[in-house]
Amino acid sequence: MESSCRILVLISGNGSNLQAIIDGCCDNLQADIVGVISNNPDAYGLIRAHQNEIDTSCVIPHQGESRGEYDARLDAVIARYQPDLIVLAGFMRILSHQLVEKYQGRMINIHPSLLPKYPGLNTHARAIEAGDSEHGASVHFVIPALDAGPVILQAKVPVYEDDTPELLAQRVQEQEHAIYPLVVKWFSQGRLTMKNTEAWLDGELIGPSGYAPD
Ligand code: NHR
Ligand code: GAR
Repeated sequence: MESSCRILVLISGNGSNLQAIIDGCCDNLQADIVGVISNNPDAYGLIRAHQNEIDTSCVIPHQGESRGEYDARLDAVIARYQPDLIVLAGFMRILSHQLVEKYQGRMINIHPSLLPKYPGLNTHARAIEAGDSEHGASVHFVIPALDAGPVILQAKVPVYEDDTPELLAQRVQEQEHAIYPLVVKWFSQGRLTMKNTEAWLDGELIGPSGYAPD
C-alpha cells in the first residue's frame, strides 16, 4: 500500500476487537482507522471510537425494510469513507451478495469458531454441546457465502469439562484480540491478498487452517 491503509470497522456491540485494533496496529503510519459504522446506536464500540477521535456513523435498520434496501444505505455510508479495508468486528448482520462482491478481497471478518466448524451463531454453546476438546477463532476474507471465505489466521483454546458458553467466549475473545490486529497489520502492509477465493501472505498460499509458520 503506497500511502496509509484506510480502515473502516463495522460493529454491532461491545467493540473489544475494535479496541484491540486501535491499540495494536494503528501506532504506525501504514494503518488509519477512518471510521466506525454500527447498525446498533447503543453499541459500546461507538464510545470507544469517540474516545479515540474516530469518526462514527450509525445505519439503523428501518422497520419493514428489505435486506437489499438496508445494504444500499449501508453501502452509501461506506463509500463516504473510501476504505481500502473493511473490518467486520462483531458485526451481526448478514450482508448481501452485491455488497460483499463489491468489496471482495478488501473485507475481513473474525468468527468465533475454528472454521469450517460452526459457521453462523451460538458457536460457543455448539462446541461445548458437541464435546469438542478445542475451540477458537478464525479471521477470514468475506465472500457471499456465510463464514465460508478463505481462512487467514486461527487461534485455538482448550474447552474444559465444566465450561460454560460465557467462560469459553471470554477465552476465545482473548485470542481474537491477539490475532485480529496482526491480520489487519499484514493487510495494511500489502502482504495479504485474496486471489480466486484463496488467501495469500507474502506470495505464499495460506492453508485451510490459516497461516502456520513452518
Ligand atoms: N455476510 C456475508 N455475505 N458473508 C459473511 O461471511 C459474513 C457476512 C456478514 C457478517 C459475520 C458472521 C460471523 O462471524 C459476517 C460474515 C451474523 C450472522 C447472522 O445470522 C451470521 C454470521 C455472522 C454475522 N445474523 C442475523 C441476520 O439475520 C442476525 C442475528 C442478530 O442480530 O443477532 O443477519 O458469525
Ligand atoms: C467476537 O467474539 C466475535 O468473534 C463475535 O462477536 C464478538 C464481538 O465482540 N462475532 C460474531 O459472533 C459475528 N457473528 P466485540 O464487539 O467485543 O469485538
